[in-house]
Amino acid sequence: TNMETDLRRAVAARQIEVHFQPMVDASGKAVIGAEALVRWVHPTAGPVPPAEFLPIAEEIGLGPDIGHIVLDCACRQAAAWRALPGREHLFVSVNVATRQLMEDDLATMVATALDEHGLPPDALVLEFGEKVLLHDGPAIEGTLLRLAAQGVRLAIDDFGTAAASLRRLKRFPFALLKVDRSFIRDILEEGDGALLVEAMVAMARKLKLGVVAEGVETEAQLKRLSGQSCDMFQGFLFGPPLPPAAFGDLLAKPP
Ligand code: G
Ligand code: G
Ligand code: MN
Ligand code: NA
Repeated sequence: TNMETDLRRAVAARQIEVHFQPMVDASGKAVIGAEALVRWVHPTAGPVPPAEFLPIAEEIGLGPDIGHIVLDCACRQAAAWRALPGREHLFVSVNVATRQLMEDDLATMVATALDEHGLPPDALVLEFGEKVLLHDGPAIEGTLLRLAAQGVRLAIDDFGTAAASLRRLKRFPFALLKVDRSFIRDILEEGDGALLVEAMVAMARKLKLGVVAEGVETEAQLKRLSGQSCDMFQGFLFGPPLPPAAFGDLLAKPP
């Protein structure tokens, strides 16, 4: 199809971009990291959502190329931003498709990217969809262990949506749990709206996982969450995904 041809061309010409959404600390005030989100602007059709073009990219074998472009761009930006005053601990959080984890030598690719950009491993978080916990087998577990041993933090993304194995959540070396935004959306509902978030935070604490609440859109939601001992927040309340230059401007402003 045309979409496939256009996507191949865009990847070859490195016309795939990455935007960055702020991740803030428990006070809700300090930006401490950024989630890297891939963007493709089609020359005539305009922006194409990742949910549309990523499955096509995987199908036609462009998954590894796009994965590499995003990781490289995220690491380059992290290195640049960490050079700003007071930003030496900033991290970038990169989404990884489960297929990348199974088929690529992800641990080597990550070590190379960190090395090329002179970054310590704590500058990088890797996000895996909850479905990664549905896969068993030594290959996946081995790669996750290698990444964790390198000092890269691993996060479970969109937690609570895919009914994945809690046993593997405990066994695999994850550091962070990102509570899916659907649960944050419900948090102000009368009665038990906050129940599942409370339960997930309690479980994460027991498993010694840091908690990120995603999709925080209003002050009221943040207020309701403030009693929940989340470690980080993310959502439109703190900022949308921004092009690198705009995210840099945000960092240049005093916190
Ligand atoms: O940015 P947006 O809300 O349109 O993202 C839609 C989905 O695409 C999200 O689930 C997000 O995790 C995923 N996504 C965004 N960027 C990347 C990427 O670089 N790699 C992978 N594998 N998924 C991504
Ligand atoms: O699946 P994942 O969490 O990686 O998806 C990230 C995407 O979620 C971002 O690309 C962004 O478009 C979207 N997003 C980020 N913050 C919010 C928010 O506060 N509300 C909603 N509805 N979407 C958000
Ligand atoms: Mn994510
Ligand atoms: Na998410």
